[in-house]
Amino acid sequence: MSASPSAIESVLIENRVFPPPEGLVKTARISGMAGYEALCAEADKDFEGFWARLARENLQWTRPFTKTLDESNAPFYQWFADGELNASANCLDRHMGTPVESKTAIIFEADDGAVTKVTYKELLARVAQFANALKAQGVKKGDRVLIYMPMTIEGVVAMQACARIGATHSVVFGGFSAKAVQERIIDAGAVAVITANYQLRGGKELPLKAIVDEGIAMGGCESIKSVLVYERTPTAWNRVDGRDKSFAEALAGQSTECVPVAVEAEHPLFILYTSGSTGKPKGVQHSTGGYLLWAKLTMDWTFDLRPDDVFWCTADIGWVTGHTYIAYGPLAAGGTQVMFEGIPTYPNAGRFWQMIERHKVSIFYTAPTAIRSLIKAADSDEKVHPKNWDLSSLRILGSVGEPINPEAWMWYYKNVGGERCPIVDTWWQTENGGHLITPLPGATPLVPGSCTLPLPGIAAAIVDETGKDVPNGSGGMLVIKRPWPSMIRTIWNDPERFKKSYFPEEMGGKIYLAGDGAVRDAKTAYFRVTGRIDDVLNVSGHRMGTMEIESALVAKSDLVAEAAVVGRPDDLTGEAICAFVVLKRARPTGEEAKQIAAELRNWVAKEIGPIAKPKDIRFGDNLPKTRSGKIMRRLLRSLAKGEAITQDTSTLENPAILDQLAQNN
Ligand code: 6R9
Repeated sequence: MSASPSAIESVLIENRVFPPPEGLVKTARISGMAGYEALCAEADKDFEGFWARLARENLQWTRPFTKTLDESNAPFYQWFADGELNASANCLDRHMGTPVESKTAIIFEADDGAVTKVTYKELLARVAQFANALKAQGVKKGDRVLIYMPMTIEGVVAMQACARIGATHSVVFGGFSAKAVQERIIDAGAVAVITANYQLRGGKELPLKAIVDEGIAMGGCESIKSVLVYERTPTAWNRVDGRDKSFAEALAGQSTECVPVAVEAEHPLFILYTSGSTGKPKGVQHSTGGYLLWAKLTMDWTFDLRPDDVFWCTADIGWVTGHTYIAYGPLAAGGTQVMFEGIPTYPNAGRFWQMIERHKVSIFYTAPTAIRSLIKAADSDEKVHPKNWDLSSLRILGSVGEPINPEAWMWYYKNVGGERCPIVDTWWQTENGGHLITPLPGATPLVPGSCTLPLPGIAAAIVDETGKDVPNGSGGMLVIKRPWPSMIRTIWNDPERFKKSYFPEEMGGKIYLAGDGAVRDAKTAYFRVTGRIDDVLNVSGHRMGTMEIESALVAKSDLVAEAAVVGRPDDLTGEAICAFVVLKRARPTGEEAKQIAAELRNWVAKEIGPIAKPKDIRFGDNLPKTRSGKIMRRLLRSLAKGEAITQDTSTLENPAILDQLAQNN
């Protein structure tokens, strides 16, 4: 077979090296490898002193902390625990009376191209007023608030307003279903929902409020006392009297001043649900102090943000990247950022490049899946190729969400960055709070497809199942051996699951297990993350649990008897979801199979959200199982890829099933 090398293989043979631009080495905060090594040495020498210094320099504390790290109840680590601060004050109030006060905080570009700008001073007034509106609804410190909002300034205002009064927000991505909204309301015990009547994406008006209503109507959401509705469009929405208010009604008469509530450093700033390898999504709980330190610090370290930069992170606020690099980091660092409501392909696939030119974006942070789809679009239509726009304002590019294949990296480097902008390939997870392994633009020589080296103080390593280091050049499991300030604090409502998921006993119970496979280069010791090693899929940079999709499929109990979900490599989305389904009736073929597959896809979209729709659905009379009844997923993975089965199938109870499942219905 003369197959072209897969993404992983081409990473393994990658030997191009791109040194940091000289100008940037001179001016960057972390200058050259010597600058990086000096910080690493400082962290090595006095771990707690290092973090204490940074926490004092980067954040404003209303009550200074005296203890930096408390490991007495590991892995429930505590950072800066006796200190007090407010996250919103650290993003907004701190800039008042400085030149940042009148600077543009957010340049908002709507789906239709309309632009709205807000200064720091104006943003503070809006956040304070909204915080007062929340208080008037009875929301107080420690309450949980669910946010289901479109990408709008109001979305950031809602998050910041919660932070201002010490309420813990839980943002749900606007593409998730009513059921997902219901489950998160129940798990978090939310008292209020902040939503919009509709969201605008790609010229379409999509409902949000109606989905909230549907979720609440599913039951168990009695904790919800109020629903605040941002009227994004003039379209009417259904009002539940006594519970629902429009933003305008909630804000009427509220003062634009609101004293921020000081909270303990460990106070939960937010809960963000993410997929795990088993069962329902996990409510990842983050702190206020350690998290915010990371948001600010990585803006300075990874992006080397400067006063005249225009930063643009294309993530949605419903994901962790949108939390750290839209709602908190850029504001804490006093930067100007672009926020975009729409999608990269509307009105055409040149939208990103056009926006970079229009707003003179200097730091651009996006996902490999977006880059790959824009490469494809540019290949088939010259008119949307980035060369048609002036991208000379760019100085740093970033990538996040999944491994970036060297081909996409090179295209991004050449065609977007004009071969002058370093690409920071930032590896991190919802649980990490912010970048952990990443190049530094003024220091690290780049290798396409490698996230290079851990940030100072981050004890990243690659180990075997027992927690022992593997030599460079051999693959293993990515772990972080020491705590860091912005780490997950617990899984909301489930501390046992937190311990079990991330701090396995076999490794001593104190080492953070990321769930990713990785390898370090034999020469450079650079990290290359190869993808998840658990039952989590990464589809277009979105995390999906295979079990979650399986449960959704079997929940269609009139039709589905059994389902198994695996991932298979996909050129565009990184991984694609492939479901093997056994129906309660005879195995369908031809048109009937197509029709039932479509029905099941829509079902999954309703249960979880459209992003969880399986790309392939194959029907079988049964699934490949061992004699003890275990589904042999590795065989399903091979079948999904269209590979010949070379594995040992001697333990299989029903080997004949493989031929049937190898066929695409
Ligand atoms: C920030 C975010 C986390 C998972 C993670 C890994 C993958 C993210 C990556 C990367 C290789 C990178 N991932 N960044 N893999 N290189 N630069 O995406 O958080 O949604 O929780 O996903 O994404 O597999 O474990 P989250």
